[in-house]
This record gives sequence, C-alpha cells and structure tokens, in this order.
Amino acid sequence: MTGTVSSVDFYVDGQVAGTVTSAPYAWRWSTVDLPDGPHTLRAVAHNALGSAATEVTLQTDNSAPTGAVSVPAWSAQAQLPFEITSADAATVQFSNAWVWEGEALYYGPGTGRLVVDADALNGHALMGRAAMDAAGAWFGPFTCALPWPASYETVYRLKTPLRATDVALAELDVVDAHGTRRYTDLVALDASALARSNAYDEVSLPFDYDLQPPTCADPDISDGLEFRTVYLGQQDLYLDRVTVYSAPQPVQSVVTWTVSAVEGAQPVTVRLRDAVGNPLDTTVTVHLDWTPPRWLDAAGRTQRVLDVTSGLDPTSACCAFSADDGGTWSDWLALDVDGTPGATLPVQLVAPDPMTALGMTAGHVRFSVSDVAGNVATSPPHALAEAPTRDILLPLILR
Ligand SMILES: [Ca+2]
Ligand SMILES: [Ca+2]
Repeated sequence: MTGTVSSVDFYVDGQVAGTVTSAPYAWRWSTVDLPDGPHTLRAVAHNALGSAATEVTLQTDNSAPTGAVSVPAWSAQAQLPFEITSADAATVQFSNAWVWEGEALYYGPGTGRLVVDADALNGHALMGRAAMDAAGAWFGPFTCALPWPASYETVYRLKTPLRATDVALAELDVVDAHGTRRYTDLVALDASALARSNAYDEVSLPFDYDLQPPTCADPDISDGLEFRTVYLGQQDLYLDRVTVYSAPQPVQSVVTWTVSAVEGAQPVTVRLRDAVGNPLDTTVTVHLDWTPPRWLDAAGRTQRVLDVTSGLDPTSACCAFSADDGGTWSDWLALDVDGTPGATLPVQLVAPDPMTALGMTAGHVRFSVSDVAGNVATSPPHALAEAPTRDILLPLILR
C-alpha cells in the first residue's frame, strides 16, 4: 500500500482491541486476560486510498508451570542440591532472600510516599502520585549481598491505575558506585508495558555483575548495588518490591545452588518458568550447619557432648579404647544412646566396660559422634580411671 498511513486498527479474535493513530503505529498486546490457546491478531492499516490487513495466529499461555522443590533437611555446605520435579518448567532461577521492599528503599524528597496497599505482597508500597509528587529517583538499597561474578535478573513489582499507551511511567536501571557504574541501560517504562490496569506486574532487568571492587570495601560507605526507579510524575505508580534472581538456567531433576553462608535456617526462593516465561515461585527453608558437635566434660567412661545447630545424631555415637596410652586404638564400638535425632541439649555418652565389651584392659577411651548435618567430632582421649590419689599420712603429734 502506498500513501501515508493514518491509523492502524488491531483486532484480537475478530474484536477491536486497539487503534493507533500516530507513528510508529506500535501497539502492545496484553494477552493476560485471554484463555490459553490459539488466538488471531489482525492489524488493519488505513490511509487515504483504503486499507490493508495482515493477520497472524498466536498461541497464548498465561498459566504458571506446575512443580515442586525439595532440599535436604540439613546441609554441612552452602552449596547444596535442589531437587526439582516439574513436567513443564523450562528454566529455574534462585533468590537467596534478595528482596527489597519498595517502601524500604530511599526516595528523593517529595517524589513519593509510603502507602498501605492490599495488592502489595506485604501490604505496603512506595507510591508516586501524578501531579502531586515530584518526578525524581527512588533508589538504593546499596547492597553488597550478591556474589560475583554472576548474572542476575532484577524484577520490579509495579502497578499503575491505567494501562495507557504513550504514558511514560518511569525509568529503571541497575547501578553501583553511586551511579557512576552502570549495569543496564536506562530502561524507559511506558504504562502499556504493564499487563493490566491497576494490578501489579513484573518488569525485568537482566544484568551481569562482573566485578564488585572497588565498591563494598568500606562498611561505612554505601556504594553497593542500586535498583533504581526514576518516577516521572505523569501517572500514579506503585513499587511493591524489587527481587533479584539468578539468571535462568535449564531445569534438571537436581540443580546445585549456593545459598548464603549463614548457619541455621534461611529462606531460598526457587522460580520455575515455562517456555514462554510464566513463573512459579516456591520458597523453601534451607538449614546449614558446618560446626561439629562440641565436647563438654568427661569423667571415667562418660563424656558429655553438645550440638546447638542441627543437633546430635545419637545413632552415630561410638567409642574406642586404647591399652597403650593412645598409641593404638580398638575398632569403633557403636553406643546405645538415648535421645531423639536433632537434640540440641547436652547428651551424655557412656562407654561400656572394655573388658566386658572387647575382652581388653584399657587405660584410655575416646568418643565420636555426628550432628544431623553429618559433621563428625572425635573427642580427645581421656584416662578411664584417674591415677589413685596417694593418702598422705601426717604424724599425730601428742603433746
Ligand atoms: Ca512492599
Ligand atoms: Ca553442628
């Protein structure tokens, strides 16, 4: 068709879904409210001479994948296996609780305010109001928590009242060193980039975090990573939270992931995505313990022991005897220990009489026990009987 295009009509399954009257005649189709399956999209361009149409058929899939994730109850290492069961997930991503609430980020004076919002995942958001709040930056958190070098995806959870085209909402970027080092372009966010009016949607910014230095060297200087939102003041905008995930990797039945090196319990969010990107988030609790059980007091054939993190595994308790002051040792002998696995209070181990158990005369005993995470502790040897104290006889002096 020749001549200047004056408008383009877009039809979804035969129904008018949008009209664009200015170049470049781009229209962003939100498929979120369509049922999964095939749909036709027809574009009709008009000019003074008439019209011309083009039509495509597209499959929509707005359903999250199904899947389940499990981790060992306890691990002695921060790198551990995640078992993933899913028929339709294509990729997997992890977030070691890398979540920053919008309402907890910094914002320039007058650029926004904290609001209660039932649509926000935690009930609170940072909001900029059109014509009331000034355009300006929402910034921070200056985090140094992300391991490097590694690739990530920053996910902004945003909402605006009206999914209109040609309404500039915000500009997003990822920076550190107070904005002097950039990890993404400045991404212009149009109101039509969100899938629905007045509902939260996610906007993703992938980035490569190649080098942390020279940032994060001085704990008194906040120069770590920022996930910035420049609010443009044209239309109301809500920021619920920013979540950082690892870059997508192919789903396998077992995927190894390194969690934060912190003993005890921590949440890890696992995001499965299907082939077109629909996400399913599952948060599992990972427990780390790399400290072996601690030996307390010992006397004769008894020894007390404690593990405060994962707790003791009583079935692992054993002892060994030595008849030559610790030069050589008997085989380990399993002990019968009362107590439930995971006990985090002191437990007393009692060795049997070495003559009864092994037919040997022994002078020393030592113990071994594991915690539930599998860390093994072996006690120092100690004498089975204290050397007899010599009675001291004092002369009785009569006067
Ligand atoms: Ca929030
Ligand atoms: Ca332990």
